[in-house]
Amino acid sequence: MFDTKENFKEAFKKELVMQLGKPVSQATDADVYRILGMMIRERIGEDWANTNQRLKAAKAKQVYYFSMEFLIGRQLGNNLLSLGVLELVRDGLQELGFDLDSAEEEESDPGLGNGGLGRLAACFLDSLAAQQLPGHGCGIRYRYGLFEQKIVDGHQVELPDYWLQRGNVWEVCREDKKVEVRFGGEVQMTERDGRLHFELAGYESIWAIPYDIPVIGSGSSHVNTLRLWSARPAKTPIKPNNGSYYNYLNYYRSVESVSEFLYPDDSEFEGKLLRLKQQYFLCSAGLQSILRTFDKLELPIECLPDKAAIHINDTHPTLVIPELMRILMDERSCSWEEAWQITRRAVSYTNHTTLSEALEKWPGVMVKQLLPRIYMIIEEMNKRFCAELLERYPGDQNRISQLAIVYGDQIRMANLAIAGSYSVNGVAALHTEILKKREMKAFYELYPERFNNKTNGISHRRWLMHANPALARLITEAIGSRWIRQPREMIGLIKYAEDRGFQDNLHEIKRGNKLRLAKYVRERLHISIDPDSIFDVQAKRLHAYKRQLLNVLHMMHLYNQLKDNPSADITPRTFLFSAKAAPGYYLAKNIIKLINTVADTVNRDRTVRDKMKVVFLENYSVSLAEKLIPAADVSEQISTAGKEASGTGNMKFMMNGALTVGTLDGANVEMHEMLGDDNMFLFGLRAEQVMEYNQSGEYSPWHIYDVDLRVKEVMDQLIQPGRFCPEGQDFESIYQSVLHHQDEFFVLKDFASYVEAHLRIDLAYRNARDWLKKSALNIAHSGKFSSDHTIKQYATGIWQIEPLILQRRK
Ligand code: DL6
Repeated sequence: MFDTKENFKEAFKKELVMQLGKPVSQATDADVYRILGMMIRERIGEDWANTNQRLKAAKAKQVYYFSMEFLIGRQLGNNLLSLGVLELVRDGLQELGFDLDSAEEEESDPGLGNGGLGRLAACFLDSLAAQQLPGHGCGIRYRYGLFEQKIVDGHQVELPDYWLQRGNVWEVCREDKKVEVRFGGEVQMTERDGRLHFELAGYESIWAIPYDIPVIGSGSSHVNTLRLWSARPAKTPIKPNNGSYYNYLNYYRSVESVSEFLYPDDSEFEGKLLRLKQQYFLCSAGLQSILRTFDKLELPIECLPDKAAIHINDTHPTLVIPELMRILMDERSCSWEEAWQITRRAVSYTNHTTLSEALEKWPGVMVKQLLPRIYMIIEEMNKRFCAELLERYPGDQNRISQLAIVYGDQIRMANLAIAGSYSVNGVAALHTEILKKREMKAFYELYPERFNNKTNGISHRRWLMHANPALARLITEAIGSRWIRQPREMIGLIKYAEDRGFQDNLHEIKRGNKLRLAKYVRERLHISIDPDSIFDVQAKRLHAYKRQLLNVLHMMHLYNQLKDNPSADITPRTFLFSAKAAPGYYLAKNIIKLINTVADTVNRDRTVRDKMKVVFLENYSVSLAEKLIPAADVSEQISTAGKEASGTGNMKFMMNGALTVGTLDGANVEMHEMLGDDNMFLFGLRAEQVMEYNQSGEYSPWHIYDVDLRVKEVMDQLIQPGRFCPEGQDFESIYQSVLHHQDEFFVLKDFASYVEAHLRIDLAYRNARDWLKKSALNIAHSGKFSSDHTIKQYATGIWQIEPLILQRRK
């Protein structure tokens, strides 16, 4: 149905009538979207089944990527791209009177993740499938995704995101593959055949129902699966004296709440019982499903790690470790030692943060009450682990208490994840070094062989080919199409960096993307922005360590300068922000309000309108990022050094030709190694300096406030009635966090160097040829950050999985 444009048109028209009873003349964009979804599903159905058959026949080892978040983004465009029919469908639809872009806008953007961690999981699925690697996602089908953000009077307001309202054409409910998950109850111990047996009694039982989403391998007939679990009541406990209809309804609601919503916290641990339930639900359901597949191979259970690599995306799914132990011992008759061997050979773990507030530590009482058998196993693991440690480090109580899995009443999930797995990786070179030298030093000394680095990556299919098709075409025109399968070949663009023709095309493409964004901004916010100004973008979660505040303080300073000297010679700038703050994170929400207040002041002032604009785009999401990133000239990656584990936004902007202003943090360090000082605008403290200041306590923000008049001016403007503070005291919490709470993230310390970096940007942009050269070099080097490359390293270095024999799509 997709082999020629004519066939596509015929098939589309037929499907429209068959499925919706409509002729072309009556179809809406929403209909077009649905029909295309159905056609794709039909097209890949056989490939999907074949992939599973071939995996089974080959007894291939498969990876199961457990993640509480999969920020997959809209599927239509990417699936068409993977099938190699995007342009054919676009043209065919156009001839039928439809616009593919408008149909794509009809798809809801599933917000099943908070940010980088969830989006990374989605890029990994894309890369696994593209390389025909047997790898599947295992997650939760949240009924409500990350909240929808509205800005009302400059403040963030959160609304529920009911993304499933109009159904989901991509998923298939596999009712026949449901599994039971048990909570609560008590553990009964019996002795049989000289062994202790453990059984749960009086528990609450719920169904985990899998919904499968195909992950289509680009250019091949390989189709992997993202399996998302949904909670549903199992056996209704009939209690004659207490069984009112409303009680039953309440009970059903409480069960369904397990998969009801995604916790909206990013880099912050929230020890809520429901969150623990979600984690166990995912782990137990996912493992049962893995074992069902494994059992079909009819191999002894000790072969499990040879056939299944179980990867945990951060500590959120760490309960796979005790849950696998439970299944192996209580249901498969393994001894503790056998179960431990198998588990430790099967599980690997990625750490995504060094922020202490993000580290998960569950109260023992909570785990004991909700998961009594799991609690027993964790306690036993801790006992045995501490005994081993005592033998290895006799008398070193300090070290042993750092390493222990259970400490006081807290279960430390990172310790559990390291002790129970064979591989621990960080997500950028600097991050892994920090883990080894600082945060996880004691573990590194204990198990040096387990630690390794896997720098993050992004899907060049979604973030370049789909988000910026004109740039993708330009690259192909210059260096041929091999880069699509081998993204590192983008390095061949180096020789075009100074080519005037190439530069002109690059300029036109960027301008086109900027115009498209300007239209979006005008339609949504009624603000007109100048496509010839520098589009300077910071788009990411709002968090103090990411330092959106530094960016705002700089804007305030720039505006002050323009007010003092209206004819100041500055290159016109448009500052664009998009960011969601966790609903309970007051400081972050206050920063959003500050950005919007500065935007109001600046945009209303006609005297600066040719020089400066500030825009806050609400509801940051994958689909918004796809519009924003291709239009950026400058990418703000300005976290306090040592705090951002890697970043992946930095890679997306780079791949789309934006120049980075950034600190030497996360993957910026690796970008800088390739690009050098000429093609990036570095500023600020290094990670070691931040650490030294933290240790010595020698940094005083007050000192900077006293000596740097620019700093004093903008800080005072936060709390005194005037330009940015109509009511007075509006931004007291921000002022306090910087001056009275010792500026934990070194905003003032880095201010001068940041202002200076922006002056360099201002000057550099004036030399259009040189800017385009830098932009081309950024694109050329970005192939290193394709997640295809990262996933190959995971496949060979951690999971030991291999691609199925290459089968090209017919
Ligand atoms: O590894 C993906 C992504 C990194 O790029 C970011 O630097 C990092 O902040 C993020 N980490 C989290 C932390 N969540 N937890 N725990 O989202 O991971």
